[in-house]
Amino acid sequence: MALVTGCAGFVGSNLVDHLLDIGYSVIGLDNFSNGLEKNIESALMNPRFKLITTSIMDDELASQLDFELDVIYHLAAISSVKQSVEDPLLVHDINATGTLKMLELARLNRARRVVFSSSAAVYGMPEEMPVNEKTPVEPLSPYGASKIAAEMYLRAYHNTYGIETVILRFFNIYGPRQAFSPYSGVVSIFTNNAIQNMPIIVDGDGLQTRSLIHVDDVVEITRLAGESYRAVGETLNVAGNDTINILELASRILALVPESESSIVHGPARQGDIKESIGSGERAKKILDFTPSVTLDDGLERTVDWYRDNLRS
Ligand code: UD2
Repeated sequence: MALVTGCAGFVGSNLVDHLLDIGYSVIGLDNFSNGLEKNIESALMNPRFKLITTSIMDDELASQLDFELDVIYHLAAISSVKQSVEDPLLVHDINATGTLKMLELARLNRARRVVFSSSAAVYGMPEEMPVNEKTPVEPLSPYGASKIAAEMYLRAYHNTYGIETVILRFFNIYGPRQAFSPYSGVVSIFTNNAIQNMPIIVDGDGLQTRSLIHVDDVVEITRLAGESYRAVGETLNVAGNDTINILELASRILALVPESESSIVHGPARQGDIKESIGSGERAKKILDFTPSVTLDDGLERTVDWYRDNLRS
């Protein structure tokens, strides 16, 4: 039995669908603060899926689980760097204390493994690119700090209690079901703005780079991290093969929406923003034999199509 926290969110709901497709039984946990019920519409019709509507902060959660968990995929989080700059205490509570609570749940429930969604934001602005997992951590934002704190608890629970832990440091994820709000990912914001003829605002000069990775690839490596014995105790980057700067990304997305009347404008640079983020996926390849399979061209096209369909419905 797998538990997926943040099951109605962007990555969580895509992971749930994939696990159900390949025969898993899944408990999904979500408090719908960011998640959407429509993301789990098909999961809810599957008899192997059970939804628990509560927060990861809920102290009564352990008592609601009357069976042993195998793997906890802990994806619930506040994933916005911007929100962490505005409200660092809230982000610490959810991302750091919330993860500690999930580790406690694992300990009390005797779950075998916890797979944790950390972030490339832990690296800050390293001198050498691409960053690998040996690059020292140096957060530029409270968000990055909250993920490092959580990572340390994973390591402690592995060392102290022998829980199998895997830390995945996600780079910039995009694809179907990514929310659209001021706090969501850049691909979602640019695409939605292009479709709705709103200005595409590039923060600063737009020369900041990102290793974008499609959610289908993220789902694949997350499942492998829950299954492979070689992953135990590992920290792995989850980065796309394609690196692009934000200005170029804006043009690529605009070109995919040719009828758009949007224009690209520059706004102020974002506080706590990382200038260059290029991840090495070498270790993930070595440990899990994983390389991303969705190209940026294909992934962006599919994502634009998905938002067009979903804005209409
Ligand atoms: C993303 C993830 C974060 C973490 C990190 C890893 C989201 C929301 N955040 O943070 O969880 O995993 O990657 O490094 O997925 N931008 C604009 N205009 C906009 C929106 C964004 O120029 O309207 C820029 C922004 O200033 C930044 C870049 O696009 O330079 C990416 O921003 P983001 O919020 O999508 O993601 P990031 O890298 O802050």
